[in-house]
Amino acid sequence: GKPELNRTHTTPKPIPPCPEVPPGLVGRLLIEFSSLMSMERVQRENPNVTEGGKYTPPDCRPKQKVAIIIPFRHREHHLKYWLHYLHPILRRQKIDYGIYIINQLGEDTFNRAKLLNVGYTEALKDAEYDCFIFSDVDLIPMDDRNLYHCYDQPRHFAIAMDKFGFRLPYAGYFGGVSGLSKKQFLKINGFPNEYWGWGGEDDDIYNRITLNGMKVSRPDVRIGRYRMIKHERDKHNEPNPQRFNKIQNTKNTMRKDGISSLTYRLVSIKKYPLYTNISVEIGKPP
Ligand code: UD2
Ligand code: MN
Repeated sequence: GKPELNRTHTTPKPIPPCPEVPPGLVGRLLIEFSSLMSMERVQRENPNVTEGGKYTPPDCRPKQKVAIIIPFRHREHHLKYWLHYLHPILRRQKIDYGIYIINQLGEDTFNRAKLLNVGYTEALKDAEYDCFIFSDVDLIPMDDRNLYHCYDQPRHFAIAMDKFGFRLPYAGYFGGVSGLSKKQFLKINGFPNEYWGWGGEDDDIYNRITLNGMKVSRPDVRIGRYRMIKHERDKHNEPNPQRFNKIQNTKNTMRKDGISSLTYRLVSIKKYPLYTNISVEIGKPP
């Protein structure tokens, strides 16, 4: 045949592992929610994110693959800000990541922890993740040195929130943003499915971690700062009156209630430019 013309044969440069401390971080960030935000703008500003909200650093090989899981219902306004702030931060942090919005269909009582279990399961069907970061849709880190990957122990990221005067509200607090490796997550049998409505599920997760011989790891208080977008309590997410009793019982419930007992109905998976939306029916309280 004809010799191939105009083709250069260069061997691709091997990519080095990503450095322990990413070189392009800026530290403390200015976070505000008063400017108008549109999804079009956020898309325009993040052209290197690929379909479904995925990103891989082009210039180094990250150690971990991170799924970011967000429990969701009727918070489109918050999601725009979250994507606007987080995509650039994660890019500077050299994280290999995918964003999963787990949307609870219907108007029955909200169940944050069960949605997080769904997110873990569905993300793993999509790619081989080693690390799972669970974030509220309304929480934005104020410092990009708070690295969104997994650690030797389960990680609590959101330790100093504006709404709590930038302090940990209590020693066993584990709400807002947390991260577990696959191994750590399975060791605690995932999260409880039986906390319907607001509150308690984060304390149950904290109990699972300590009862299984692990210890929560946290960033420095000057770095783990967050802003929460101000909001009213949502409809159908009333404080759960059973929460005080339930968190006394984690030791007895965690082996049977968790990722091992998770059931739900997957309704749709839609890949948008900046995130993957997974809509599910998760039932209602007994
Ligand atoms: C606190 C914790 C949160 C969780 C919750 C109790 C902080 C910053 N966060 O949040 O981690 O432990 O208490 O359950 O302290 N959501 C929706 N639609 C709804 C309801 C909730 O999308 O209708 C999602 C959304 O991602 C939201 C999250 O669930 O950020 C937590 O709900 P919240 O923001 O109403 O509760 P909050 O701020 O008291
Ligand atoms: Mn909130």
